[in-house]
Amino acid sequence: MAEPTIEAYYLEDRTFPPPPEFAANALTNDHSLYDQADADHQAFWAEQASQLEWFEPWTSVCEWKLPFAEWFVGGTLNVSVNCLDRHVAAGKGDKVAFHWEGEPGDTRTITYAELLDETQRFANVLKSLGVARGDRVNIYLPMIPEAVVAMLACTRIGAPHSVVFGGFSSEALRDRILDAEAKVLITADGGYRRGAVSPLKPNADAAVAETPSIEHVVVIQRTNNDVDMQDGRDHWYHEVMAEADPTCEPERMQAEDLLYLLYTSGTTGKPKGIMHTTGGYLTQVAFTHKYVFDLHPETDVYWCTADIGWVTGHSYIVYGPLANGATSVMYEGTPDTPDKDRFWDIAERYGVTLFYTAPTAIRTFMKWGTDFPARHDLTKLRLLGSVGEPINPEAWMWYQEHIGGGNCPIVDTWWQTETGAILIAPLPGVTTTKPGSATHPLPGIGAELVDEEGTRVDVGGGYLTLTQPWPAMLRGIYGDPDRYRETYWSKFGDRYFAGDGAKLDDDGYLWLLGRVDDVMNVSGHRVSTTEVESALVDHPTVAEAAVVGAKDDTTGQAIIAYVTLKGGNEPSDEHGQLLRKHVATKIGAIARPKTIIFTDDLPKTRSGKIMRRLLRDVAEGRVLGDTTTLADASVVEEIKRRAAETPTEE
Ligand code: 7RM
Repeated sequence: MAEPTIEAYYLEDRTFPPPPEFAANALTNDHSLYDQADADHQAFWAEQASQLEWFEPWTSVCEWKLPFAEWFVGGTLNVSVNCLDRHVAAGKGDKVAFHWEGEPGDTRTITYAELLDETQRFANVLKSLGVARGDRVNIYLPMIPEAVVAMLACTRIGAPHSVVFGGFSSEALRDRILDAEAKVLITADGGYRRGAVSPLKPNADAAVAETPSIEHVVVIQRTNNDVDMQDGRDHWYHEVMAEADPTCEPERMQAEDLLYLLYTSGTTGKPKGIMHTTGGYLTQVAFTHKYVFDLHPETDVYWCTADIGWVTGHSYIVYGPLANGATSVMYEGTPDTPDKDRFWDIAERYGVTLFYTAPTAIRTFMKWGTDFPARHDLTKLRLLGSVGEPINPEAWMWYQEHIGGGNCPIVDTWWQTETGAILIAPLPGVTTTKPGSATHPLPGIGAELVDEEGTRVDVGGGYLTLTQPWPAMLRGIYGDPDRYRETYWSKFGDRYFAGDGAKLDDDGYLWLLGRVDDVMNVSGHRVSTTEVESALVDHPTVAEAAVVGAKDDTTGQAIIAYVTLKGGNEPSDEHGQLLRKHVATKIGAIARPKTIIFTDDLPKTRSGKIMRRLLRDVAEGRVLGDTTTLADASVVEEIKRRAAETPTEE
């Protein structure tokens, strides 16, 4: 018998139409983009692609041989030309591309002309080290401007990059270099994190000792800590750059040439090298960055707080904003160095107007309290974005009130490493939002829910699928076409299965409910962890919650909630009872947690997503599974201790 699909509850019915003044000045404030895309999908995407600069036009918009898509076939372009040369040629050379700020407080202002100059020089450096079109280059850097230069230099010469997050271990780096068979590694001596030097070169050395494909290592001097430089193999960036030729002709790349690999962990061991190509990817990141953030490049100051090592950094720090000629802020460090108002201090000083961050950060700010943002003038902000996890309605409201001053539209943007670009989000001048809902698929995107049999669900819970190819979609998993087909295209026929559960409410709004592996089954009801978490976070004393299902003899699974209270609230049995009751009132008795464990922190990945898998291990008394992607391993030990002390309700 088929399992029932996810139960759908309706926690919220608040609605927020676009503020009138915002809508009046928005790039789009009616349904025309949706209408154009519905009328002619290919013509719509061709129109977006034509906003880029092409050497030669494409002959076919989309060739779809399921599950393999090709977009803008026959067209040739260069990504660095689109991100740099064309803006300089249009007289924007002196426009600021990045206001960069290091964690210690040092700053750099980088114009489009400067970025183009440094990119060309570094492209020549790469060539001189033997990198040719098609060769892979690994990048392992902190959040410094050279990370952007390195990526753009790769695109200039047609060498796909593979960026590995600077917080990853030497083993993680080694495995990714081995899979990509990269020829050159670009790293730094170190970066600044939480007031200290976090060394990178020793990790790079340990990795490269086991990666025969790496012939050269380029090292950027950032922290001046002592590093070993291996003669002939290792080169200081500032030395090779001083001798580099200042001009580098851009390679004419095919639209379908590989632009980059980005590794993402799957449910099983080996990370997947997600492949993104050139023309479709750049088209869609530019389109979405412009319309979802309502970018007015001459007046806006945009800040995405992600790290460049994640897809959000690739698409919405580097390629989208630069393709659109935006002025961005880029920050190296943590939000609590030297104090918990660092982000708001930066936002105020640079006059940030568009701000894009993750729910995990927002919930942390909630935990820290409203005094920190209140110290700063944030009135220049006019739009806020969210990405990475479902945003709990309460966090959405807090974000709007305490960061947005009550008058910024919030764009909750659903997408994945695999999708390359935002697929589900409001258009801020058009869409009436509901706190916690990513609203609707963007123009040109087909998203539908299906039940276990693959039948379309129009109201209620289901599995999120995509019904049409989209330009920035992954082209496969590097070296493993079977895994590509199996992971994304085998469960629901000709639909792409995202791995997420979602619900459609009576008004046709989409609510993302998290990964389906995280859905619980309580007495035959499939209850979403997200909804129970949101009900908990809705309580005024709760800052953050993670919910899992643990094996239970009576109900199949029982709901276990790990809860972090806001400052000034004390955990107690009575408080646990209160929260249980709160959830039962908000959602129904079925969702009432069996156990509430109070904890100061939750186990998270380095990109801030809660690792419910580990909490299930704790709840079921198992040995912990793979913890290598955990940001702070000590958190789980603390949680285990707390769990052992917590009584359960019968
Ligand atoms: C961009 C990114 C992808 C997974 C995805 C979801 C979750 C991301 C949202 C979201 C609810 C959102 N890429 N996710 N954004 N869930 N609402 N707005 O995060 O590859 O690292 O993760 O993240 O489960 O499948 S990712």
